Amino acid sequence: MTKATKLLEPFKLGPITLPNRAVMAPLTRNRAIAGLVPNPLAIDYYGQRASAGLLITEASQVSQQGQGYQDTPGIYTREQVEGWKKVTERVHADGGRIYIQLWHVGRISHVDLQKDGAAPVGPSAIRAKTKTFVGGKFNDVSEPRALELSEIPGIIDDFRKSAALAREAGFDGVEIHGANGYLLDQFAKDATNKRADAYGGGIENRAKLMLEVAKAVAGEIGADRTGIRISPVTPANDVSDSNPQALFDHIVDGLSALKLVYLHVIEGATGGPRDVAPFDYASLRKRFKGAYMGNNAYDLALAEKVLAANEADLIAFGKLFIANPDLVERFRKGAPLNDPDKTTFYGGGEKGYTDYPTLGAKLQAAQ
Ligand code: 8OZ
Repeated sequence: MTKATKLLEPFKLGPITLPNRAVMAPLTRNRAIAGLVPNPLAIDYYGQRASAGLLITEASQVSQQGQGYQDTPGIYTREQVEGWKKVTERVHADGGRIYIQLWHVGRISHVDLQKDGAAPVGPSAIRAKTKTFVGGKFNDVSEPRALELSEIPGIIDDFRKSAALAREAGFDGVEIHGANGYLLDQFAKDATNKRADAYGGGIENRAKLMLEVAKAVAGEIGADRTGIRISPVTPANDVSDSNPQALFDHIVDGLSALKLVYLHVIEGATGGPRDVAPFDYASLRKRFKGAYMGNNAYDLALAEKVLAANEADLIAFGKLFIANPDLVERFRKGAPLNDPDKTTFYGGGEKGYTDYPTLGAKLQAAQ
């Protein structure tokens, strides 16, 4: 059985040192409480996983407008900051490190989540062919309206303000959600962006919003505490681009110039095949001067192979971290893994959230 070696080597990420290269990927769990404050159970959930090299929280909206699913936590009110503080305190007390993922869903939303039942916003008034979970059931996403040029500075400022609140809440840094067909990805890709202004048209214009958000966030909390997640070829949330290689080569050049601390890349289709479309990820690795974090369907063997080949610095695991709070320990020993229970991924309470057994607990139970 494979045992971790490379994955257990420390890594210097800006001002902090990660004890290993295994990152907990951002994972939507839909358990926020009233006020879209993180559930008190999240204190245990993230605390149990503090042995990860780095934890990245579930995507957390930067404004009410940025929410697209029920019960996802925010990072724009005082109450939410107080809730998150308890999470970061526990993770740090347990010896861990934690970034928060900053999110604006753009058109992937529903009028029931928006202020006064308003339309969700996107680069263009094109409705996504996808569903969202709202009001206890799956609904088609609502028809969006195109953002006015005059509204764009406010969106950038929402990300910046949330980054400032994240620092106040005790996070070690933030990850900008630039992936999976949400607002920044919608602006970047040409199937979703039909704008005729400075944010639409050619690659440079479409990349502008993602780069401006990155610049504002880095300016607020430091580039050495700012990472970003991208997904060049994912079909998630009905996005696509006619030339993703040129688009993301350009975006990554810009992110590198801003000196962001890491680039988190979903390789292939989110939660699906890694080879969904041809794409040269090595080109991104070469262009980006900070750390490269690979993600999507990695197991221990693939993680070790990619790290040994120096194709990545860090590897993010999603479902494996849901089911295995002590994933790093299991990798170290080459121990078997718990299977994730899909039925408890989104919504609910402790079940499938804070009750996955560690190796130690299993051994005790067997005695
Ligand atoms: C699963 C369900 C809802 C949202 C993503 C934030 O795909 C998400 C998400 C995942 O990035």
